[in-house]
Amino acid sequence: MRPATEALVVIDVQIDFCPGGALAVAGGDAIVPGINSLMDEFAAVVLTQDWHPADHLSFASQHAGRAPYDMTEMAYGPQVLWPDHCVQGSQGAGFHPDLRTDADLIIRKGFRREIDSYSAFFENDRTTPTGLHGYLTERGITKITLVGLATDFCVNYSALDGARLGYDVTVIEELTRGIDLDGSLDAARSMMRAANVRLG
Ligand code: VGL
Ligand code: ZN
Repeated sequence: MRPATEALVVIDVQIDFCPGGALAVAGGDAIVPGINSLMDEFAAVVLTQDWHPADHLSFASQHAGRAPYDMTEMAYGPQVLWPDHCVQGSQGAGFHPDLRTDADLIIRKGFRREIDSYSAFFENDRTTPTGLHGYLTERGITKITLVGLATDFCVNYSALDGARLGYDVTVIEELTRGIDLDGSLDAARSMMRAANVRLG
């Protein structure tokens, strides 16, 4: 068992991000057994859950004439438009049925219509907090290990924000899978390396 100063943060292992889901990530389901085993090593386990209202502005369906994977501008900068996914209370927003959910905390994010939220720590304006930093700080956690979906979006943003907040951050790449839009996977790896995130 690892020390009480370490947490495992499992990002968005939800039905909609797995094969057959609304925003499927190739091989998204293949990481579930490895994540479940890794949970045994950690005294603190946090799950995140992408949790959007049905009219969320990151959905292409909310923008006339726009298609999924187009880019748009939001108040906080550029934003990819996604297929509708992880709608609050829908089946697709649920965790993969085989994922262990006996975690200490579940953080829901992306519930404000106007702001997308990739990171487990901050929404995409990079300032509105999710509350995770407060929780980890109060538990004295200084080191986080990240796994889950998707490598180049929610895992990447969480890793960068974690490093910016001063955590020792490790991403176990083999327990993540990426979307890879226009080279976003390579870009994410370079950004994480530049931020001193350990890629394990
Ligand atoms: C994610 C796109 C939209 C993710 C969430 O979990 O990486 N990607 N919402
Ligand atoms: Zn989302």
